[in-house]
Amino acid sequence: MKTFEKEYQLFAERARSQGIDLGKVKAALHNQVIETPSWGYANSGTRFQTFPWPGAAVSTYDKLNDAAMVHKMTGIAPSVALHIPWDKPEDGDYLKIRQFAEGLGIKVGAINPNVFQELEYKLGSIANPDKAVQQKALDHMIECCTIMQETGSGLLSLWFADGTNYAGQDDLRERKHRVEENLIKLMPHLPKNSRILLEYKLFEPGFYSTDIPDWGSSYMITKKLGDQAQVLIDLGHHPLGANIEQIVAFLIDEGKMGGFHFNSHRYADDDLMVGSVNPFELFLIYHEISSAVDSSDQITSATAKAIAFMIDQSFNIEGKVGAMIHSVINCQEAYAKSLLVPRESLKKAQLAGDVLGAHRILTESFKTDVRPLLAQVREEMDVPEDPIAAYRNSGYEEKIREERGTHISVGGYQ
Ligand code: RM4
Ligand code: MN
Ligand code: MN
Repeated sequence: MKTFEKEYQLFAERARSQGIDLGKVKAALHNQVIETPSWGYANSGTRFQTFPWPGAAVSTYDKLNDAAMVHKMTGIAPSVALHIPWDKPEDGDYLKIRQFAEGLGIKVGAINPNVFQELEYKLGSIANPDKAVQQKALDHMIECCTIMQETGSGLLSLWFADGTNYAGQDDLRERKHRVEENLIKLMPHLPKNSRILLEYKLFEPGFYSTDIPDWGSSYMITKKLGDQAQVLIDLGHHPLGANIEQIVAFLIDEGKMGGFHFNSHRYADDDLMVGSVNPFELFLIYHEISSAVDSSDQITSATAKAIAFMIDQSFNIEGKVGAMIHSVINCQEAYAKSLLVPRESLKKAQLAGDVLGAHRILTESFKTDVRPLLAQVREEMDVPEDPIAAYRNSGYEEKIREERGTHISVGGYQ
């Protein structure tokens, strides 16, 4: 008998008595996908120090191997986002990267241009007062459109570090124009059937102003860019207390919700493991999506179905691959709980003005222990029942330590 058999039977019985269609729930869980970021497998740190992790990925090939391991353990992480130039191959052969990934049973996901790490970008990239710097940033993004074609990626994921530190430093309206004009110039280079996802961020590195500071500005710009442009929500990019699930609901309703960068934060862009600080928020976000998928409104449902679920984290002290698996599983749990929400009873309670009743219906789903359900789904998908335990017992961590060694990275103040 399976270790979780009894628990699953109990779970299934209760679900049936509540009128939940378990077949539908399991089918949805089989189809869930989460993209992991290549940069999450490499060493990273804070501005104070980077503590090297033994065996952390150094090359893009290492990162792809790690991502494939996460997929092997979970069954729901079949793609990896790349960051250019962090993942730029020395020989310029992106096709090789693509084939290597495909050989491991995964794919290249979103391409993330990096327009914040070169010296020219001190005063910004596409919003820089210097036209030549704007052009450099635009050229890099155009290069990334070519990389999308070579790697088979359908997403260009954009984040700009652009902003200012002091009042009066630059003209705010001028900067807005520069952002818009350059993105408009970029659009014709985007491969067919692909999308631009535009991230926003409240602050950092700009502490006085950020050129795309919130979802409203990202929405406004993507609206000007047309149907191929949508908003990307990074969970760490809001003021404390922001109601992110409401932003999700609004953007889905407008056909502009494009994707997520999942992570957790207590203060700002902390990039901690998703679901570690506020699992209730993650559940509420998934609840908005699950209910939109089932909506009778065509745009709402199509938008929700096309959302790209990506992780954007940096693991500084907790290890890499294990922490990534943990993050993927937290997304799986939140999604599973959202699929259990009895939406008809919820609607009834809402329309009857039964505030406590409606709140209880939603929170009961959140409180449900979905681990037996997920153990069953994993068995059906032929992946380990407990992915983290399986990873720890796999010998992979020891193998990469041995093969890759420990690479000292530079970080902190100098
Ligand atoms: C930013 C943002 C971007 C990520 C960089 C490294 O805060 O979240 O998505 O690429 O960090
Ligand atoms: Mn991000
Ligand atoms: Mn971020």
